[in-house]
Amino acid sequence: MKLLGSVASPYTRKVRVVLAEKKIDCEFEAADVNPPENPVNVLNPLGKVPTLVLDDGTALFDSRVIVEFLDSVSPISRLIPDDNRERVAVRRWEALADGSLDAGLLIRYESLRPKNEQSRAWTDKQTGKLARGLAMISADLADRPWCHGDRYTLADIAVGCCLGWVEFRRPAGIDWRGEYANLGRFYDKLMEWPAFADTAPPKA
Ligand code: GSF
Repeated sequence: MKLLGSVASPYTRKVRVVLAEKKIDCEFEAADVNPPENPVNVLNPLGKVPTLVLDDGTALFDSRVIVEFLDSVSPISRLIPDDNRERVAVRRWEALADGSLDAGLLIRYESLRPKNEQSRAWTDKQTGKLARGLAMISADLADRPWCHGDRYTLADIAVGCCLGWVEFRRPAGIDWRGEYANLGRFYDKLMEWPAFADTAPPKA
């Protein structure tokens, strides 16, 4: 298997953390998806990372499909519960974390456009989504050690990757550490684990 990704990509990080937790060996290839014509396009028409290429050549995307696949190929360290309600609760956390990230990325992409083409209204709309997403993550986590139930799951991985990226890129100057002390404690604890420490985004 080969994972096409980027070390700054939070969705790629989610897959890399899952690979590490599941002890699955996988080659990593850095792919630059910035140019409209990029090497990922032939595998994934959306031209996005992460994209996982299986041994038979099948390309899987997006990160939610990839992590579901990885969790079921090995019984080691199950990250997505079998029970319907529990699984949906974990995937809801993932949707919240990924959706907050989606808004963060849109803020960042907008900020990289020429100043006179940037829309304040668009950026404000996405900033609202990200701010509300982080507020919900903080409120729902409260002072519990894990996002869902009494064990580490994909929910914690998704939230950790979201927090790590927002701290790295600071879209719209958002400072979740300053605003939500519980998120700081949560993220710092995750970063003690090799799977998280080894996949941390580069220094900004
Ligand atoms: C999002 C992937 C994505 O936007 C997933 O895999 O979960 N829902 C998808 N990836 C970005 C890179 S990133 O993580 O910052 C990407 O590939 N952007 C290129 C583009 O053309 O949007």
